[in-house]
Formats: sequence, structure tokens, C-alpha cells
Amino acid sequence: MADFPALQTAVEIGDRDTAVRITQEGIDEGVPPEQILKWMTDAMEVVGGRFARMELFVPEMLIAARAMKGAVALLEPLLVAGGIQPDSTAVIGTIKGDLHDIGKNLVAMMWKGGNIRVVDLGVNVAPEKFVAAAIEHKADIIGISALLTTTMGGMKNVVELVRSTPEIQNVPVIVGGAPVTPEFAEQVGATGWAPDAASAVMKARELISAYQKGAAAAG
Ligand code: B12
Repeated sequence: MADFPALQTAVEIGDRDTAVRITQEGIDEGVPPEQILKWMTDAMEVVGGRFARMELFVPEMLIAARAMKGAVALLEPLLVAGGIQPDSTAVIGTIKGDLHDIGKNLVAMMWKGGNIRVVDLGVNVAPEKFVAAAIEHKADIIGISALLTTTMGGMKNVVELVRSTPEIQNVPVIVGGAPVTPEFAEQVGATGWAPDAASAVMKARELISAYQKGAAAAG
């Protein structure tokens, strides 16, 4: 049986090969990808705690992230397998000044699995870029990720720019990331918030459906 506690340790210490091997074992044994993923997100919590206590530093955080990304790549086809034609489009990115992308990538994967076409703008995305992409791709939802308390305020700039751009002013904006709370989401004027990638699918589908009905009613 795949040794998942060892998977968590491997991500914590940045042992990519072991993380990839155990993940593959879990997949071969038919363990649900969400369950495998949980061991890795728990590892990131541990790494974050150690960083906060100055027991490790940025390079160690970076190799832990690489180990997780390597293992997540194996899970991606399983998480993305929706099989039905997408019925809506999402634009997603990490806010300007912020380089964290693991959580954003997971949300993008789960959305694809939920029949949403995803245009991923990457990290360090300026408000103007969110808006330009939403217009170009006729987005039904815009997703913004932030992991730093110093960058999360930038979400307000995106929401304000979206609301003042006629072509996309009613497009829902969903926000998330470890420091982002429902209260904060409301404060910046976002349409929605979700705590993790699985609930981000349900929330996005709900917001997209309301938006598409509104757009159809408006003709
Ligand atoms: C890995 C990591 C890094 C890596 C990132 C690599 C990468 N490619 O992403 C590197 C080494 C680059 C890094 C750099 C830094 N980091 Co860092 N990092 C982390 C760490 C350990 C894990 C983050 C992570 O991947 N978590 C796992 C994912 C799955 O969780 P998640 O991102 O929260 O996403 C989930 C939900 O939040 C949600 N979600 C996420 N996005 C979205 C979007 C939408 C629309 C929705 C609906 C939901 C949603 O769904 C996701 C999946 O379930 C965290 C600690 C932590 N506990 O978060 C610190 C942490 C975020 N980093 C921190 C810091 C301070 C930094 C640096 C400033 C360090 C430095 N001195 O240079 C730099 C900043 C660089 C920058 N400009 O962005 C602090 C932030 C503190 C704060 N108050 O802001 C943290 C909290 C560590 C700590 N405890 O102090 N970091």
C-alpha cells in the first residue's frame, strides 16, 4: 500500500522523486486523487509553519513546492478528466506581486474537470491583464488567487476595473487563497469566495449559471 505519511514527509523535505513515486503508487492502487492531494496540502501547511518559525527559509520552501508540483502533475489528468464539452469560460491568475501558483493551478485543474474552459494567466497578473483576457475570451467568471497579505489588497483593483469596464461589468469575480476570507472577499466587492479547489468548482458553477441567466434575460 502507498505510504502516504511518507509522501507528506517527502513534500515537506522537497524529495521530489519519492513524492512522485508514492503518488504514482496511490494512483495505481485507485486511491482518489483528492485524497492523495490532501497529504501534499498538509505538507505545505507544515512547511509554511516552519517558515513562519524561521526553522526553514525560502530555498526549502521552493524545493517543497517543486516536489509537490512534480507529484501534482501525475494527478492532473485525473482531476481534469471531465469528458464533456466546456459550457463556460474562466480567466484565472495570481494577483500582481504574488508568485504563488500551486493553489491557483489546483483550482484551474478542478474547473477544467468541472467543464469550464480555463484561460490561465499565470502569476503576477496586473488588473489590466485580467480585464483584457476576460474581454478577449468572453469570460463567464474571473478567478483571482493571492497568498500574501501584502498582495491581496490588489484584488480590489481588479474588481473595480472589471466593474468599470462595460463589456464585462457583470462578470462574476471569485477570489481565494490562504489569507482570503469571505469577509475580505465582500470587502473588496468580489462576487464569491471559496476555501479550496473542490468548493471552488461548486461556487464557480453557481456564479456562472446566475451570470449566464442574467445575460440571457438582458438579451
Ligand atoms: C510554497 C510557498 C512558497 C513558494 C511558492 C512556489 C509556487 N510556485 O507557488 C515560494 C518559495 C516561491 C514562496 C515565496 C514567498 N513566500 Co511563500 N509560501 C509557500 C507555502 C509554504 C505554501 C503555499 C502553497 O502552495 N500552499 C498549498 C496550496 C494548495 O494552498 P493554497 O495556495 O492556499 O490554495 C488553496 C486555497 O487557498 C484555494 N485557492 C487558492 N487560490 C484560489 C483562487 C480562487 C479563485 C479560489 C476560489 C480558491 C483559491 O484553493 C487552493 C487549493 O485547495 C505558504 C504557506 C501556507 N501555509 O500557505 C508560504 C507563504 C504563503 N509564503 C509566505 C511568504 C512570506 C513568502 C515570501 C514573501 C518569502 C520571502 N521572504 O521571499 C515569498 C514571496 C514571493 C512572492 N512575491 O510571491 C508567507 C505569507 C505570509 C503573509 N502573511 O503574507 C506564507 C504563509 C508562509 C508563512 N507561514 O509565513 N512561497
